[in-house]
Amino acid sequence: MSNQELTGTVVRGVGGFYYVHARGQVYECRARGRFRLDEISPLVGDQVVIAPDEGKNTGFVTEILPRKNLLTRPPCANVDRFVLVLSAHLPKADLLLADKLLLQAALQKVEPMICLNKCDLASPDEIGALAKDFRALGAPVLALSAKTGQGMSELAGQLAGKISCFAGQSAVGKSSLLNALAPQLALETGGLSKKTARGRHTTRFSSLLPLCGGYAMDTPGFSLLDLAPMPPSELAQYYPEMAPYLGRCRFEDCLHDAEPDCAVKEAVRNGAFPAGRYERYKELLHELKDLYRRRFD
Ligand SMILES: Nc1nc2c(ncn2[C@@H]2O[C@H](COP(=O)(O)OP(=O)(O)O)[C@@H](O)[C@H]2O)c(=O)[nH]1
Ligand SMILES: [Mg+2]
Ligand SMILES: [Zn+2]
Repeated sequence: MSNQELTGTVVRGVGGFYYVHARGQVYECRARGRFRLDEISPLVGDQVVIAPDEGKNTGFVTEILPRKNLLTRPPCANVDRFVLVLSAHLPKADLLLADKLLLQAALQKVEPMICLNKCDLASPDEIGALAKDFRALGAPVLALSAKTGQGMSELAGQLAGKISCFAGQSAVGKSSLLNALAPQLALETGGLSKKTARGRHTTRFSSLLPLCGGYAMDTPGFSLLDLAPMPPSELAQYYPEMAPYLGRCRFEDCLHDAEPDCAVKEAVRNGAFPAGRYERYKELLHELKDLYRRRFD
């Protein structure tokens, strides 16, 4: 690194500009052309080397340092904690999307956490039913309300000193939760308008925000997530709650689908393994089988 180069963190990327926090200020940078050739571009959360223009807060990103992990939806790097936000009320929780997001986090070895927001609008039974599927995961499941402040100190404790990525459908309250923790952020929030229903997001870009002695990424909501192709037989290992049963099925190569004497299915029958998570596991398994079969097409 030459004298004038600095190392910093990408806190935001918009229209070809990367905003890099370094030495107590933010530099507006462009990326060197060669990143495009390498088909890699800086992401929020990236540690980068920049060459600032002399005496200005502009410059170029010259190098992306090795990533600890990389999420594609939302696109970000070097995350300590994946915060999956679901609404206990509206919009209705898309649990298949939730499981795909948890799978993505597991693949990248990012610790997950589940936040059930809008608990002020749901009954304890509704909240319990939603939480049930995720209890066996071993990750924290928090019942929250950005509106009343329910659970906020617990959430703050979980985020302290970490880089967390808030993800989930539009309008579940990601920005509202961040505002409740740090009102000075003054993030834009939106109602369940026709606009959001059609997929226009209040939060257009991911950005890294200082929060609870760490950072949090507020990200746009989205409703689709493609699975990364992988051998279907590997799927089960990304379900932490399946670990106690693996290797205990009759067939060594059991996919826990239609096979007889399957320890996972037995656990589903006796209630030890949440039925909803299992049904969606099968859905993802079939999707993966299909993808895997067509991978060289
Ligand atoms: N009643 C209630 N409304 C909430 C809560 N959290 C968020 N909202 C509302 O839900 C809408 C979407 O919130 P927003 O933070 O923009 O969601 P995002 O798209 O996930 O960032 C807004 O109208 C918020 O005021 C909550 O805990 N309770
Ligand atoms: Mg938002
Ligand atoms: Zn099995």
